[in-house]
Formats: sequence, C-alpha cells, structure tokens
Amino acid sequence: MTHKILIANRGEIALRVIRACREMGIPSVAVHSTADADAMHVRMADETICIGPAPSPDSYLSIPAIISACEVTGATMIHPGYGFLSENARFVQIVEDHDITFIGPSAEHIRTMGDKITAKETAKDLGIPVVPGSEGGVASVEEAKEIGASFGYPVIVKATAGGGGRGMKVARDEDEMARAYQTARAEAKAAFGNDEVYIEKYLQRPRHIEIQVFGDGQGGGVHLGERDCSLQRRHQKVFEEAPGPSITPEERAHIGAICANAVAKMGYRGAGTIEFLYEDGEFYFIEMNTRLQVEHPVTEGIFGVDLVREQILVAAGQPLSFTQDDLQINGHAIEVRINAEKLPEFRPSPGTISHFHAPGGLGVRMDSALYDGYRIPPYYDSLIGKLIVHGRDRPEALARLNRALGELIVDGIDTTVPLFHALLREKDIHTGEYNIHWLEKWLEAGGLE
Ligand code: MV4
Repeated sequence: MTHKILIANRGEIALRVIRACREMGIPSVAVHSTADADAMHVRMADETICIGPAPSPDSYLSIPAIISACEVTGATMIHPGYGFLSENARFVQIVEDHDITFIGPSAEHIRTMGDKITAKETAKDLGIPVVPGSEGGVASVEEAKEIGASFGYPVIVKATAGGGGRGMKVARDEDEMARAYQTARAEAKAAFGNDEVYIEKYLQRPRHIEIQVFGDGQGGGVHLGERDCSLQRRHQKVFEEAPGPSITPEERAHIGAICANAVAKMGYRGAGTIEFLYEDGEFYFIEMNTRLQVEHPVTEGIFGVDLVREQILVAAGQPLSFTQDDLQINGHAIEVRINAEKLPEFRPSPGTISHFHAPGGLGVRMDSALYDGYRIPPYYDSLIGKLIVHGRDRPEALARLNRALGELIVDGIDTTVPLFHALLREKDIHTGEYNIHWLEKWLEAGGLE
C-alpha cells in the first residue's frame, strides 16, 4: 500500500490511529488547530499541518481546511476518528470527489443511518428486530394518539434527525401525548433544523447493548460480539464492558449472525455498531453508528484484533485479516472514561496537567494524549483518557481496574476518577445488575457523597 493517512481528529483517538499507521508502515499526517500546536497527536505524527483557529467549526469541522491539508501533504486517505466529521455524509462525498479514500463506509450508508426512520426501515428489511412503533414519521397529535392507543402506553417520541437523546420525550398516557409530541418536535427543530418525529413503545428498564460489526464492502460481514454501555449519564457513556454481563453465548451467536448478515447484504464497508435496547431476553434495534466508537478497545481486548488496522485494510480494498470462525472471545474487558470534569456536577475543568502517570502491568491499557505539563484547551470534548483493563473473567477485570485506578496520577485538574472508585464499591457493579437508568438513579441518591 503506498498510502499516506491524514487523521481528521485530535486527542487520544488521533494517537490511536497514528499507532496503527506506524505498525502498518503507513506515514501519518496530524492536523491541528492553533490551540493544539503542543498536543501529543502533533508530536507523534510523521507530519503535521495547522488547519485553523481553536473553535472546531473553523478547524476540525472545516471541510475546506481538511481537503486542503490533504492536497498540501499528499495524503491519500482520511481517517475521521469519532465525532467531528466522522458521520458527515456530505464530507465523505467531497472527500471521494477529490479522489481521497475515506476510511469508513460510503456516504450513502452514512446518510441512511443518520436518518433514524430510514435506519430503522433498513434494519427491519434486513431482518434485524426493531422496537415496535410508528411506520415512519408522525404528522399530527391525532395520529400520535392513535399510535399510542394501538401500541399501548408508555411510548416515546423521537426526532428522526436525532441522536444523543435530544428531541426525545416519553408519554405515559394519552393526556401526556400532546405535550410530549409538541415538545419533541420543537426540540428537534431547534437542535437539528428538522422537526420530523416518530414514535416507539417505551422500554422501561432496558440495557444498552451494541454489536460491533465489520463489512469488507464486497459482500462480506462479521460481528465481534457486544458491548454493554448501559452506564451513562445524560447520554454520555462512562463505563463500558465486553462481553455484556447479561448476554449468553447463544444470544450473542443469534443476534451477532443477524447483524453480520445485515452488513454483508448492505455491502457495508468498515466498522459499524448496531445499537440495541435489551430487555427480558429480547433485542430491539434503535440506531446504527457508522464510525469507530470511543469504546472500541474493549472489543479489541477480548478478541485480540486491531480494529483500526482492519478499517485501513478494507478502505484500501483488502480483505479483513480474519473470518468469523477465527474470532474467539478471550476473557473480559472494561473501559472507564477519564474526563476533565469536576464532580459531582461533571462540570468541565480544563487546565494544566502538573503531573501524569499512566498505570501499567498485565491487562492494562491506557489510551490518552496527556503528558506532564500539557494544557487542556477549553474548546473541545472533556475526554482526556480511557483506561481499559482485561482479565480472564469479569471479577479479575474489576480487580485490575481497581488496581490500575490506584496507580493512575492526573494532577492539576479535576477528573472523573473518583466516580470509578465509588462505583467499584457498589454491589450492583460487581454483580453486573444495572440498566440504562442505574447510574442516574445512583447519582440522584447521593452515590458520590
Ligand atoms: C429508547 C428508550 C426506551 N424505549 N427507546 C436514548 C438515546 C437514544 N440513542 C435512544 N435512547 C433511548 N431510546 C425506547 N423505545 C430509552 C432510551 C434511553 C437510553 C438509551 C440508551 C442508553 C441510555 C439511555 C438513557 C435514557 C433513555
């Protein structure tokens, strides 16, 4: 492969991609804003280029700046990481029009999955089980009430253009419907400029289970099991694990095969995540993410596969380095997200890192772009590191997490580390008995006090 990869991202995920490039012998190009001139991803790349001022819309989200950076450096491929332009179909189209290879799926697949109604229709047509609900958009309060009556309350009204929980409202009975419907529409309009909404049966105590898939873009597809990402606060994941503590090998094989077949049939290329709500032994599709996810390392941990390397291989038109039969789960992995935030409010707390020490030893991986003296700029996401542990089983992984958190030093700012020490004192975390509401209920009940 005579390629050069430009990484249209920053922070730990930019480092993650640079590491894969280096192992594959592919030159890497880091882009950075003026605020990131001293960032670790800039230090670690083979080549660097400044793409604009600190605010993301003028740098990491600027399509002209990134295309120009490719032209100046001669980069032949773009890895988008997560966030920023990673799920922007218009960007992918422009990249391809400039004869640059986007490391990810086609613009068409991104567009289809970005619209939650077409995503759900597509999933259903491919044999993926979906949450019962309206067929497409719901155009009036009257129609919303008819749907509520036919499926039975509670129901949830969701924005077609949604994601991240915005423009989402629960109606517990018919009296609540008009308000939920109108509020969801207004929020959707404000957040996405599109007020179309759809309705689903509301699942009251589900887990968030997501299946990692990979397509070779040539009709081949595999799955790499599930991650349980139920521990979230305000739709931000804080703790993820694989395999899911509630999922049996039979359930994994069943839903995994459905997902692998679906990506194969679509002709999907690259990494993807099919998100489900899981309740009473049933999986219900909610969304598909067409990018590499923050929490991909837990899957890498239990399968021993480098997902970024595979993304690059299939983008270059090469086959995946493994087949479904090659994949075997080994042990258990847990990730915790270290954010520059002050507890208990989770208020962003950028500042200068006076001292940083990453934990190490058997089964410990720290993905972070921190270093001694690094100044965290106030312009971007508060994620500053991910601690990923691996053990032969779940109890060993939890013990290792506790040990590694004890070794970690991030001085000079406030972080979410105390949250994880507190979680490790909870019985439900050790038994794996939690759902999507557990963390917020625990915080409300004074879990951090
Ligand atoms: C739901 C749901 C219950 N029933 N859909 C939240 C964000 C978006 N990705 C989907 N979400 C939900 N959809 C039905 N039919 C509950 C949630 C939800 C949630 C989902 C996953 C993880 C955390 C969550 C927190 C609150 C609500």
